Amino acid sequence: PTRKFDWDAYLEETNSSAAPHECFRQNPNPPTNEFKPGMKLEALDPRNITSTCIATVIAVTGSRIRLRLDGSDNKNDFWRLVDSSEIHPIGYCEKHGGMLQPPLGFRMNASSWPMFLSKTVKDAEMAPAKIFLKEPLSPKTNLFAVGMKLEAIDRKNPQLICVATIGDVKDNMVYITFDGWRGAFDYWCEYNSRDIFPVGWCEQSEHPLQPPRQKGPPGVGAKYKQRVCGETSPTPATVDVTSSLKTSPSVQNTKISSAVTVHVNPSCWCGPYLDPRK
Ligand code: MLZ
Repeated sequence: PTRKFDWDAYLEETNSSAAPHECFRQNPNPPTNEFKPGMKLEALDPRNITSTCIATVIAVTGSRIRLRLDGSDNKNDFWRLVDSSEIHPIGYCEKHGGMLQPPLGFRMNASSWPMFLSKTVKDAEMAPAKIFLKEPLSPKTNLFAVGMKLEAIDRKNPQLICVATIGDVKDNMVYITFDGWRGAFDYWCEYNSRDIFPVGWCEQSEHPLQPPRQKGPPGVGAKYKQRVCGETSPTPATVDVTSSLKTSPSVQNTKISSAVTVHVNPSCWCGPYLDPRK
């Protein structure tokens, strides 16, 4: 069980403030999630947004549902808010003159789609229309400012909502940066994106929140620039090895005259005294 992230302490520590609710295209209170795993619905195919597909609820977390397109594999799950405009009850597409499509990467022969579809829908537990909630209105203008804190979906790991900061603002766009991580996960999005949330959203909706990535232990952390897993950093890791060499028995008698810079290929084993992740 993860401990709740203390936003108040963090805002004080970082001498920063939370982006006000009015900045976001989110309900002031996270919507209640009445979806259940196994329910089926219609969703736009995230990889081909011109087609509407049948999807199954795989899991329920906070105000979000984890979806998998029927006939697709389990490697392309995606997450939607219960008040997303991209999900609808079964029947919505047809009612609006559309036709349900096989998902991109449909695992069967295309000719078997009509049969697959009728079977899928026939004994489906359909998500009832009343649990689909209306999408909130967008704020009229971009009210974000650089430095404001928020909670944001990591688009490379969309199951995660993380502690984030507005890194830049330009016209209708905001630059989302993730606290404790270097640039690899940052992205630009429109100010009214459904992927960003006010501080406290996760706690209120009972969704896990990823805290900022921790710096190394005190006295060590400050000495090296961090390298981040899964990130291809343009700059090599810089490590002050002086302290670790001093404690290493094999070099205790060696006179160390100055700090050295070690460039570590992060995919390599670099011995017992260096952490390749750093
Ligand atoms: N497994 C990944 C998770 C990174 C999540 C970062 N979120 C901002 C890693 O450790 O690289």
